[in-house]
Amino acid sequence: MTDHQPTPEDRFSFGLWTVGWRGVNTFGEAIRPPLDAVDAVHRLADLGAYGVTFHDDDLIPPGSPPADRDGILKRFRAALDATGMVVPMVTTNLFSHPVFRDGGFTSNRRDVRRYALRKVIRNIDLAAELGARTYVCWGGQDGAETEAGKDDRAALDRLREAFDILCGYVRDQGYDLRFAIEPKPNEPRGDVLLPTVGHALAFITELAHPDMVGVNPEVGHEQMAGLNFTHALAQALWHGKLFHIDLNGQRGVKYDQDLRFGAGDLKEAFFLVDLLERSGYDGPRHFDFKPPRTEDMDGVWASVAGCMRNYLILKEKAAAFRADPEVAAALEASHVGELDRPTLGPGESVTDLLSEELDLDAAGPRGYHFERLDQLALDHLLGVR
Ligand SMILES: [Mn+2]
Repeated sequence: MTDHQPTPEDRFSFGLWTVGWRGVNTFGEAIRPPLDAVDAVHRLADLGAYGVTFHDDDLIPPGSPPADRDGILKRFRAALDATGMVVPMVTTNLFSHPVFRDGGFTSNRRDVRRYALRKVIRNIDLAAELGARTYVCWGGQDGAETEAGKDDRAALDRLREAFDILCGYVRDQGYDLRFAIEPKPNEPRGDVLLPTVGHALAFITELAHPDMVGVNPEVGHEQMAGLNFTHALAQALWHGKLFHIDLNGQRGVKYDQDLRFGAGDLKEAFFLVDLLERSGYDGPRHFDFKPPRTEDMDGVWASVAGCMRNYLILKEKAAAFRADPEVAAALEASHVGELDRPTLGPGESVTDLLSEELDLDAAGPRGYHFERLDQLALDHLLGVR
């Protein structure tokens, strides 16, 4: 792995909207030409990715006549067949069209909510046809700028209703498809519904088919809220709810930067790869980023290659960290493994617990030696070990 050259076995995937982002932002117009989906598939395959993902509108322009749609899908399938690329995940655009200005599933207007559900259901059929196993739902415009205009509890009722309808549809059709909710704290709305992984996990427990719904945590989305992404990842794994993951980079609490993976908080990227690789997660390593507007198309592909290269470098460094005997000793000195031991032993009762004393004078001064351990991690990350 020393050349850090990605292969399909690494299960790297990219959204069509990432490489195809034309750079339109709040202040600037498009700076790159449209990218044909077929070209994107071939280029991603050449660079070592195994999968491509899309919103319905990324692949099929909204309002396309059926004949156009069929032609687009035929070309797209031919590109998949020619390259061996797969479509592990599909999602829906419920945010671009003006009709979604107050959201999709939770728009105050009932006819918009009904349209949003139809748009998703039609695309679920396509997702199943293409063999996708995960359907991501990002609320996008589901949120508010003012509490006066949105009854949050009603919005949660409607969001639950939407997931119950969609899960029922997938069950009725017999599709092998699960949903993954993508939390985000804000942007484009002032405040977005289900702002963090924790909010989404709590919401899922209220659904009719909670087993069919998990989360799609995005690195930058947790970090935009000042939260620790690796902790969010750990809790998603703990609940058995890591159905998909969006890897990218973010520098602190600010707008959604969508930097390439590894740019941004590098130390958190190290620990998230360390956790993900040890977790047993066998799904796609999906990159949801936006090549900066400074880049031409050569820069876009350099950015794609950088995402995968950084992941593989971090994977190698994390494995070396775990294999280092000095790290093993430092973990022992920090009692990290002791946290695995249940606090009560087998057969022990609260009575046993109450009968015991801790010598506070002796126990209080004990250090945990985390600084030594963290420095070993940094030494590995910085390449001096
Ligand atoms: Mn983002």
